[in-house]
Amino acid sequence: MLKKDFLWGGAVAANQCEGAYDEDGKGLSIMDIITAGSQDAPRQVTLEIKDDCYYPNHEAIDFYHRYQEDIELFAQMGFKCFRTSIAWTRIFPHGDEDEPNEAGLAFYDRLFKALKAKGIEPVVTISHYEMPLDLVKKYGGWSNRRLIDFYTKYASVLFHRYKGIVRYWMTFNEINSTVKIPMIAGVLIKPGENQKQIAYQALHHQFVASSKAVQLAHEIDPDNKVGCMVMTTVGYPQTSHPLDALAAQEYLRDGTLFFCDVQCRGYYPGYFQNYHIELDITDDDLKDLKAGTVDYIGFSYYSSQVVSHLDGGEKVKGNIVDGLKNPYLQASEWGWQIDPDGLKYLMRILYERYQLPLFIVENGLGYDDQINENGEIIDDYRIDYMRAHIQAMKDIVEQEGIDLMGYTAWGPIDIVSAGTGEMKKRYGMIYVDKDNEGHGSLKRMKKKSFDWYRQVILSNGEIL
Ligand code: BGP
Repeated sequence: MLKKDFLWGGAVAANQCEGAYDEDGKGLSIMDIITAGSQDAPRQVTLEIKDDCYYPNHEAIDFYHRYQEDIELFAQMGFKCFRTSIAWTRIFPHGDEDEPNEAGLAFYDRLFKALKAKGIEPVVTISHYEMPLDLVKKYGGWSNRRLIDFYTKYASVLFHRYKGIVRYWMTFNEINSTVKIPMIAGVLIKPGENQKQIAYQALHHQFVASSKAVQLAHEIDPDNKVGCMVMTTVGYPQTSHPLDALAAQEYLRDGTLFFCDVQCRGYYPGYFQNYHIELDITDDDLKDLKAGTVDYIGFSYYSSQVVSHLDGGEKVKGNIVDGLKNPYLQASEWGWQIDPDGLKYLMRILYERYQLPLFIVENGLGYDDQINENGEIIDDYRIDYMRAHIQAMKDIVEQEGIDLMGYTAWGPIDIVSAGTGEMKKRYGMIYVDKDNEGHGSLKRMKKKSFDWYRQVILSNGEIL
């Protein structure tokens, strides 16, 4: 059996659902200047808003104005928690002001109040790809040490304002994405620059900022639980060649575990020297890392990959990180390989290595859902995906005593895809009438998976 107070729910990010990108004093964030793309055409960063470009996050699904209706639907599904992020630029529109924007704080007062009224616990990501654009332009994003202070101030404002209301926090969404896509952390690499060096320095600043936020959260309210959040890279050796086994081990360690090592243990691991990066680290940084280790490990898991020590092989896509094709697995329309056993594999490693509570804060299937002639969406493929993953998670928790706090399905309502900017890459149990070009009534509609997930939550995972 899963715990009685298991946190079932769904997860979104402010920038992918709220819209209202320039309302109530909100400043521009990096996501506001990224165009729509597709599987084959990457999203573009324009640095200014251009009239001839389409920016899907500007309106997104208009959650900013429709949150009450949406929360009502989440409550019908029986959500125990709802993970969202706070848009940094609603609170500090430019990122470096002295005083926060009251209208922005007031929005989250209303949002959290509406959730609490339905018995839904807010789970808040402090920064989910929502870097203030002015911090990018003026300071170079996280490559600049000054960002630590701006972020810490922002986090402190949140911990004070939502004290007693929000208890579960995560400092940075998928902090490992900084290394793969530095732009997400506001770091724009110029041609000829050493991306690896700059990105790991930016990451170091985030590690320190995260550890300061953890300390602050605990000081302000000892009931606060603060987690890290990592995307996870599960890779199997392509053959029994020992070098493939080592390559797979490094794929997981360097892609995922390194980020947990620093945030859960509070220091850089010995193998970091093999990255050949000279970091600017102060004595105070080292103290902060040690003093601000996280309370739990939040992670996203969607798919797994195959790894070889040789070049070549058939490539497949994944969440931020690509890999090789696995002949034993099916893949989604976007090429992400479907592997519930990979979740067990991952949870074992995370729990055995850190002995900290785990929280699955993203999992789900992106699918181009179609409305049938009866006006319904019969998304059995999504139910199959979620059932298999929830079963895997339940099995491993029950059989091996892993401490798992909860499961939040990614995008319980259709939202803008982070990777491609498409609307048609839908994860929801609730459909939103909007297409890739931004047309549609924004009307919400329940899919078949809505009732299925309601039953899962109601039975605490016993009825799948
Ligand atoms: C993670 C992000 C989310 C999200 C999800 C699905 O990387 O934390 O923001 O969107 O993946 O990815 P996508 O939207 O590209 O399908």
